[in-house]
Amino acid sequence: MSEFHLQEEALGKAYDSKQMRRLLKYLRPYKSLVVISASALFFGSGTQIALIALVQIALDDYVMVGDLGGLTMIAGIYLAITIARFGAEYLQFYTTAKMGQETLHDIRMEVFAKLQRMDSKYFDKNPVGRLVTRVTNDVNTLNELFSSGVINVIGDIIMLVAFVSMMLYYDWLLSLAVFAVLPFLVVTTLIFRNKVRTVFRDLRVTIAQINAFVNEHLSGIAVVKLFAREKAIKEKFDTLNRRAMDQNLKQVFYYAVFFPVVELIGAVSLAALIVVGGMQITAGLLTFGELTAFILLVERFFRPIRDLSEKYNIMQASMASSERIFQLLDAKLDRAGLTPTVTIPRSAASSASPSTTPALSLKGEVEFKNVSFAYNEPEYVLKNISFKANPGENIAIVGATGAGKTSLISLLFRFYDFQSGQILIDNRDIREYDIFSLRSRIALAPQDVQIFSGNLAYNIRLGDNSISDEQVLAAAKDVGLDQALGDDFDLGMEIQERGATLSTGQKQLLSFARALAFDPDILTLDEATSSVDTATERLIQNALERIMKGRTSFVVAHRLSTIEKADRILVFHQGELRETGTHEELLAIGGVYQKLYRLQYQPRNIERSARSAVV
Ligand code: M5T
Ligand code: MG
Repeated sequence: MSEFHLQEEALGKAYDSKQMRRLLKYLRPYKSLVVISASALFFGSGTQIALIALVQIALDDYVMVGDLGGLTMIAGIYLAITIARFGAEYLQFYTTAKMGQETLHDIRMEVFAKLQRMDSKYFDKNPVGRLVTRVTNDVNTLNELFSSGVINVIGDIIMLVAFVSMMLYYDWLLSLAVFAVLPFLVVTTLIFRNKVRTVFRDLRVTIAQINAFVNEHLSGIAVVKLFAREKAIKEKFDTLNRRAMDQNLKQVFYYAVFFPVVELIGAVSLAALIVVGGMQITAGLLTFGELTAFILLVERFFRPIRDLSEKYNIMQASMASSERIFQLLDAKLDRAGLTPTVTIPRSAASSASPSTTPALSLKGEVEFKNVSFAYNEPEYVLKNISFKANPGENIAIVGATGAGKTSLISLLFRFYDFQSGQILIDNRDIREYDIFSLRSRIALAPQDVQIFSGNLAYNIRLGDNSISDEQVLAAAKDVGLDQALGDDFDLGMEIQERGATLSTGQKQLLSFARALAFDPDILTLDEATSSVDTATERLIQNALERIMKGRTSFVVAHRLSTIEKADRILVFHQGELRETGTHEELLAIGGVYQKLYRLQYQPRNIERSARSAVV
């Protein structure tokens, strides 16, 4: 069984004081709601007891003596208390739910914010499906804890104590008759709890599996269709779905047995009550009203006991969920994200006028000094890399697939920290820069373009409202996105998640526009290998030239035209920087580049995939 399932399966203690304390901390900002809710609960419980007492008084002091006037008065009081009880219950429901929802909102924000700050390594290790479960399922489990669990458990216990005291006050012998059935109740509840817990846990695992399955097979629907796997996959889904159904039914079965059994035990104790109570009344030890009140009390006495076992399950599930959530919240953060030491120096122009927001800028000198990097040691994917790019220089990075080109680029953004060596930007170690301001000055148009649901403008400025509509439009036009999209072009045009509405070439241009809109000092482009039509090819080519002008740029290039125009070409082979020079120089050497060129970049071979470039 995978780690995922083991994690979802874990159900431990129903109460962990340390965790509970930490959970309760989230209630702190909502103290007034807690106070209102608790007061309403106390008040509501009080009214329940008062109403029962009132029934006893009505029967004994007014009905038995035939005082109808007084009885009307009692009925009036009863009505008034009932209305008050209605108000209290409304207030309690509403404030508890509000408190729960506010808390959930806060926790969900915290989890999401934390996830955003995690470094790339974390996402390599934790499948997205599981992280989604943290933000949705686990937080929802806590909902039950906050909006029904915590306060109501306290309420239930208070009510139990109140009912027991009142019963003892009316008649201790009768009380004993009622309590005699308690052992049966406890045993039943324990058996039930164990059974339900197992099913509940299995069900959670199955649901997690269903989520993952649906997620994966809908994301990969194109592949499923392509290979005509619908039938087999449907059958696989059916197995899971059926398992969930069976487990649900099993759970329902236990509840269907448990509730009537509790009722039965209640009925038995009621029967005993009527017999013993009747004898007490005949002996003059108990009044008719007291017996009635007692019967009402017993009925209410069993309800919280029955509910407590359900609450126990909620508590247990929330403890497990909160443990997973806290684990995520406590996970060690991106070292880089935590320790900003040096912010990027302000450009001379803006530091002169301190009233405006200072524009941070870099000259754009980049130097790698003996950099070695492994995702997993000791498999080094970059070995002892050294080179220097001068401000404004356009550098092409070439190499066969898997040579380490994308990895090299990600180091510049500190997506990963490397094992040895040094990367300097403007003569300063990149680890000294505040990571956020550093990233804001370097742009990346990645190999796989990520599109977000929203309109075109949103996708270019990525929600950064400091970039004006004019700037967005200029960036889009600058890269020729308007030409590529033709009549459809409009900043407000809706683009769907995963970019279903855009072609590969259009996505590439959009990604360039995005990089350009942020007006970076250093630009990195990780070209996609896929081929596009010649018109788009030309558009991309022109766009590239325009956006690289005046800034240091690194282009992982697959197009000969891009490579030829570069100031310098870095040739990577199996994680090593093998050759450096211009197109002509490198061809003259007759080394790796020449082979690569012959196999891959020569116009007649342009369609050939990078993979076939065995050098
Ligand atoms: C270089 C490995 C990959 C390859 C080597 C991105 C990534 C890569 N690798 C990992 O282990 N984990 C990762 O997250 O590193 O890969 P690259 O830098 O992506 O190569 P490339 O960009 O030159 O190739 P391509 O195909 O994009 O031209 O061994 O397994
Ligand atoms: Mg790559």
